[in-house]
Amino acid sequence: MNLAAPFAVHVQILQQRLEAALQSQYLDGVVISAGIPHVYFADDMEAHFHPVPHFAHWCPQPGPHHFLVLQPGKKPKLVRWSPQDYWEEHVRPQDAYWCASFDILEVPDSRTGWQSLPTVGRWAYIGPETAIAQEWGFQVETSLLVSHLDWDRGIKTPYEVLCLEEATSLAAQGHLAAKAAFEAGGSEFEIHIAYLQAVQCRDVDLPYTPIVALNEKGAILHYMYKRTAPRNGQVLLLDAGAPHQGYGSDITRTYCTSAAPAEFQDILRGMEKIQQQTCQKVHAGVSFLELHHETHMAIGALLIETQLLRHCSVEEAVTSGKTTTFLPHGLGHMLGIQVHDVGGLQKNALGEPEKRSVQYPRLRTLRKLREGEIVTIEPGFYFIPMLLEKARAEDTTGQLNWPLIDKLRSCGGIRIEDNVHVMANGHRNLTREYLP
Ligand SMILES: [Mn+2]
Repeated sequence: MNLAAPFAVHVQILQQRLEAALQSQYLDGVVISAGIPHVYFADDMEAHFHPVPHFAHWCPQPGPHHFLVLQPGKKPKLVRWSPQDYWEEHVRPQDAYWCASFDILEVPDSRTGWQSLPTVGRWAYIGPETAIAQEWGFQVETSLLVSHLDWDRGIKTPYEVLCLEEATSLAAQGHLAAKAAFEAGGSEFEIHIAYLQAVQCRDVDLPYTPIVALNEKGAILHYMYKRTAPRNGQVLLLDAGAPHQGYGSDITRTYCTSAAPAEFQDILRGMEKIQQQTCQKVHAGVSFLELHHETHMAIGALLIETQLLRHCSVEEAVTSGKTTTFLPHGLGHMLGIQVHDVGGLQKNALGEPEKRSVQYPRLRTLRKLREGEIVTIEPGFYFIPMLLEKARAEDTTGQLNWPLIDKLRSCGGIRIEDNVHVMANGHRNLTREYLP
């Protein structure tokens, strides 16, 4: 895919947005840092480097210590840290599709980089080295500027959609390979390796650590381990994305074998239906809080249909918190340069916070979706021991079917997650174009 033309448009759009944001703060320009490496305490080892997201949004140049110098009416300037050393490989991206959008200045060390930055006028600095920036005369209190930029960042440019589409099609290859490894009886570790092999990435290159959970481990929402045993699992919950130019997809699928209890297979089919129905409702102007609530209503109905819940209405299942026992997280989140992308809890460009929902405090966004945003839709259904014990203690009238719950606990949980682009009159489900 040739990204040069869409990238040039992307930078033009960012430049327009930036000019409005700078004007609102009476600023002449902004310097955005690529970031600095994190060194572990009392050690000489560095953590895997992640660029400052504001920098990555403008420029796919990897690595630390670079600067972007941005001001109205001027071509963006990249101050590229390019040390002469024999310890690391420093790749020069001369011919990369994005280079033409920047004036590039190479500097041999970060001090020279700082010295090259503008000194006249009112400039802001976004990055981790605020103490040094202050010494150089930069304004480092930038929360209003950042709120403005974050709000705009919700709306994806066509270039960003292309990057997320590439990241999606790549992750789909991984998911298909992982599914095959699961069906062949593979352990979590083997399934994980099959995923990496298919997407041709190291772990650290992925947008986040994949969750590869067999059976009961699917109930641990952030399960990080990859066990070498057991093999021949009945249920696989796989939450894994893939990268493209700093963007990452975020996809979850749950599969089960015919050895899984029939009741669990029914719930899985029910969740697939609920997830697809929720995706169908996405369009500009729809309230994410409303979508989340409707998902809970649908899960209430599923609990009753599968006889996990008796003598209880759907309404009561939701208001009493019984559905939250099985779905304790939010329906989804913004997706972009960050996996949990910014702006979800803002009400506007001024950064005023959206009022949190009392009933659903875990929601990462709850306002009306805007055309051009990309969100994840990821309902789940889990048998989480801690929440089940609490529900059991509260269930004095025996509404929940505990023998059935206890039978299904070993299946762990279900999550199905797609990445959905919000359109004026509908949506585009990026994930389903590549993965059933
Ligand atoms: Mn997600």
